[in-house]
Amino acid sequence: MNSTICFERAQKIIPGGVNSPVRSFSSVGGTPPFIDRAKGPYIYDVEGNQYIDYIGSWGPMILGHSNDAVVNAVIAQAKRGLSYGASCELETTLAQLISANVPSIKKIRFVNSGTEASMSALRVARAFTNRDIIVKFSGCYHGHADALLVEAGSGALTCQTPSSPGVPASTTKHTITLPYNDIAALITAFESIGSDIAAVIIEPIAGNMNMVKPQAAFLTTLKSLCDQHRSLLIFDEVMTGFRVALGGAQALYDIQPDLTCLGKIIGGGLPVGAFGGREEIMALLAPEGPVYQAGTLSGNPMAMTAGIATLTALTRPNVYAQLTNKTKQLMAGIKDQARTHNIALQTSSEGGMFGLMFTDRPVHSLQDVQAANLARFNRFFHYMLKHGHYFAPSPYEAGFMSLSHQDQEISQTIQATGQFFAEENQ
Ligand code: KE4
Repeated sequence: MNSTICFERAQKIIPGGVNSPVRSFSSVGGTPPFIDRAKGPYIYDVEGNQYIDYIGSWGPMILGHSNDAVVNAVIAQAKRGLSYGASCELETTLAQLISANVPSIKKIRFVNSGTEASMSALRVARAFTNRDIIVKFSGCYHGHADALLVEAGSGALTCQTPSSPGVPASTTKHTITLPYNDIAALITAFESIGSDIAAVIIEPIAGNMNMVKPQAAFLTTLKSLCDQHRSLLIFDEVMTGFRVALGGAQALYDIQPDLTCLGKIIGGGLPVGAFGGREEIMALLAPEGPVYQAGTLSGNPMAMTAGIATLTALTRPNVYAQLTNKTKQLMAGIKDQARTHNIALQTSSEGGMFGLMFTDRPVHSLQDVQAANLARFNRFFHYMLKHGHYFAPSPYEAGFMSLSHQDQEISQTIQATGQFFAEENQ
């Protein structure tokens, strides 16, 4: 058996052969390896090839794959039942664990994906403010709910066009898209329509246009504009939550959003999403309030168990210092190699998240990422994959470190990037 055969078979029954587009390698070309198993920092494809994994299932595998504590907890829970469709104490335990580390979350509702979390947070924000307009930022991704599949039209404050067929213009006409890190555009938007803005949703550190950090005053200006116009600030921390710090990006920047979206790590690899925040906003949700939101498997005991085991491990002392050091070690090593071989490279990192962009110019927006050397990224991706280092198959994605990556894996990857850079100069 090999990945080519697996991919051909998958394509006969699953659109594009994948259940999520980025996995198809459509952005970089080639055949995606079909994974057979994973342990610690390694994944293994169906042909037995080993890769050092810097995707980690797009964030959840922060402890490393098949972490013994998580797996043992999940096995034990499986024997007590996979899903009850009724309340269980595990939901409260995970909710308390999250709230204890993300204090802006006074009440929380579990769902099954980041998409559901963002979609539901927007609904309750619109209900709370009795307004329709949502503001998002170019290059930020919040899942595939209709209202969020939008791209800025010619007039940033007027014609918003759906970014996908099948999304009626009527569902995106209330969504405004602004450039990330553009304070002037933010102020202009609020000056002209601030009293109609229900909420602004943002990735406080963007991880869906590679990795782009907020520039000084961008988030604080956003927060004060929202407060001034009584619009809600929603931090989409599906990726950054428990990834960049124990309390997420909001802890790093000391900004309290009104609502936060979570996912990925809080499920420890099982399907989970969540949204939460100020009590008076969350009180609008059924059955307490009139805003309907529901889910068959929301809060299911298996996902709660995996989440509890994962967050319990993350709340141990020095975990984020260790994770940050591993990421910094990788970034510093790759930058040294780029300098040695005179390769233009920008890196970004925070906690266990990082970005690599082949450009000598600073990167603060989607446009800056688009102007980087994307052809070199494709060559980098395939060279590293061929040599056993598994990076995200798109220049618009971030990378993820785990606590299971040791010096050995990190230095092997640094060395491989040096060989790639040397080949680039031949
Ligand atoms: P999901 O619906 O995929 O669980 O979460 C959507 C989502 C929401 N918010 C942020 C900040 C996210 O990064 C995501 C999903 N992230 C992508 C990675 N760029 C998941 C990978 C994929 O789409 O297969």
